[in-house]
Amino acid sequence: MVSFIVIGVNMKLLLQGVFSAFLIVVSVCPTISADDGYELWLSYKKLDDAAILEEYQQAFSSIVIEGDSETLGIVRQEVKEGLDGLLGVDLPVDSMLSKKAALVIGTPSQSQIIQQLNLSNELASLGREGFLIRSVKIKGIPAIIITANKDIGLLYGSFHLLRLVQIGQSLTDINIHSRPRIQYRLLNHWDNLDRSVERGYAGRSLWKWDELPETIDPRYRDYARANASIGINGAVVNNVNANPIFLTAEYITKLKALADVFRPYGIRLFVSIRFSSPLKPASNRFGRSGGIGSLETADPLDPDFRNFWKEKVKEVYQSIPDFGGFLVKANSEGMPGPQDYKRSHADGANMLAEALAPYGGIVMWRAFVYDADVDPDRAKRAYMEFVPLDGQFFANVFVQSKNGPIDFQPREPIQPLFGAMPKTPLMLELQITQEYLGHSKHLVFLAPLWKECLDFDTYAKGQGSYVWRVIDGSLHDYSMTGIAGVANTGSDRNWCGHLFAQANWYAFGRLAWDHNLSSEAIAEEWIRMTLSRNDDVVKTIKSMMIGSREACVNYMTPLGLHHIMQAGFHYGPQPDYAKSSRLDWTSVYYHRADSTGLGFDRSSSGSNATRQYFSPWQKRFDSIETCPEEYLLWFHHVRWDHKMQSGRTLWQELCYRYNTGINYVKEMRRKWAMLEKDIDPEIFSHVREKLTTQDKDAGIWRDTCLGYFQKFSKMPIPEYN
Ligand code: GCV
Repeated sequence: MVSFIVIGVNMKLLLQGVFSAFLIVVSVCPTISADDGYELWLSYKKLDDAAILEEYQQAFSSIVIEGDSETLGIVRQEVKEGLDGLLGVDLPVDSMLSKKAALVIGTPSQSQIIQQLNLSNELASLGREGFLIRSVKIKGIPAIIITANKDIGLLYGSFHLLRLVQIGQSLTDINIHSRPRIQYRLLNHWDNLDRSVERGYAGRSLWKWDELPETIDPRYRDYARANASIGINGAVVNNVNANPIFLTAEYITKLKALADVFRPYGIRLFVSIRFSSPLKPASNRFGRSGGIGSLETADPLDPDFRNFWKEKVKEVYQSIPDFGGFLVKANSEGMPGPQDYKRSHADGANMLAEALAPYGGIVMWRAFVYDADVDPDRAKRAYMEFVPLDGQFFANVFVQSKNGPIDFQPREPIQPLFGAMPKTPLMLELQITQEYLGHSKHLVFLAPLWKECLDFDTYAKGQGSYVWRVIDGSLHDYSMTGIAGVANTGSDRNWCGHLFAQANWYAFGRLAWDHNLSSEAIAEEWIRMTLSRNDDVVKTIKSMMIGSREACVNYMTPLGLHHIMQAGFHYGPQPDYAKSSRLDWTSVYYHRADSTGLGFDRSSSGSNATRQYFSPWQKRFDSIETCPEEYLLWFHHVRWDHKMQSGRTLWQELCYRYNTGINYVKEMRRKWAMLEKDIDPEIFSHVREKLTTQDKDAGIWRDTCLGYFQKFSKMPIPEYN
């Protein structure tokens, strides 16, 4: 017994020794821990190009920041950590210039050094969030300044400068004026109370409601920091299929705690609301019928109903003075709304807008509605419901619309509402999470999809009426402008499930700030900041990313096919899905395959959805001969033997496109395999495995879809390599 105890003690000591030795090894050898993706594009790893490193080291021998605020504290810490890491130095942070080159950061109101530079004219054009970065001489000493009207501009400017250093751009004679082109740049989280995330593929929700407000997960700050680094300035924290509980007093304190973390990063908090919240509770608190009040009616013209919202808004602003406002999904997919009381969307939105207006809050009223009674063609319904309401919404109401008329498909023509509501600020809703584009299993870089949408010329006011001009307000002179992205973040260590899905979060922010940026430029920034600065590696990865969305279109829904994904789950193919309580949730409704051909006839001989577009698109979309082939089966029912531009028949082209998509994925696998020595091992194998899955599942898409459509075409599947 005694000897057993002695042995036991010795064993314990031995184990402790091994454990401490392990800890020492882990802490002194950081290279042991591989990159798990947590740092996103902000890891600030030391630069290895000696020439550029020397340039930066000479430019920055100290950081001078004058002023004081929470945001400035963040600026100080970020710039110091960023430059120290990137340059491998320990820069002094001061409030006075020494005799050596410095980075000087401040607003004219807080920094005497900046004030003396007399930049008020230039700053006047930069607004609240813009910034100026410039090489100057201050009393003969070379300096790079970051200045802005407000501290948040300094934070954006600091992140921008760090980005330039991260990607190795020369700073000689730098002179950058930058301000966001869109005012509200929001993430929409479809996060539920129980921490599940609707259409989320990266673990659970970031928000731990059961721990708030007492415990502040450090990740909230990291989330806010990542958003600020790309210029996102707002977050709707809960699902549009909203649970009214978020507006109870208990949850307002939780929301306040989050808002307090977000604020110094320039991020305003918004909430999705259930329109009927003032109703008395239902027995099932997760059901969609009940509310958190005591009313019997949710009629927006009812005085008690209106008063509920006024009081609720007041309560929210007492806790969160910079609260942003409400996002509303009403009369859509079972969510209650004003139409339940024979009132219009405008009646509903305006009632909320009136309550929010005194505090500077806004309403984002979603146009994602598709009531079957409006029209048999789902693609037409939002336009038909909303265009007649143009001019009826209050000034602080956005109508928020998805980019396409159906639902975030790999490719859709533009939602014709854009350009058709000149008196109503339209907010563009994009989907960052890959609901229909391979979840977090497929590498699909979405910037090209978003650019395609933003750069589409609606012709609403003649040539040059691009969607980006609708969204940035310049086409119709909107009084407010906004863009939203349905978030792809979650509790996964790497935030987005797939490492490359981080690039979509990044791209959304960058485009929201400046829609003129090209997909290539954004991809390149992200790769250099996240994966590698080696030119060849960057080139290879960029070539993978740039065509990945087109590949996804090809192996899922080529030539304008749409919504043939697995019912509900929306991952794999299910073109034969025919039975549902709703016709417009089945695949056969959308593809309309029969023995003569394939596609939904939305031309003037069919549903006439083409009518909703401005000329010349109306005509172009309307004819099989002039309709762009990428939208062919969206607008037309096309004969199997129809001659395509390639000279192939429709059937052959379909087979060819599916194969092209798969070949691209195989090529991505081949390219990635070549990078084994250049990429962090953990990231390398993570992506390699994802690509293997993507390849396999793209094959399933082709085989399922062609196998199914062949039953109608009765034609052989040609061999394409
Ligand atoms: C949040 C699609 C999605 C739903 C989503 C809805 C919406 O239908 O599949 O999950 O609900 O769009 O945007 O409201």
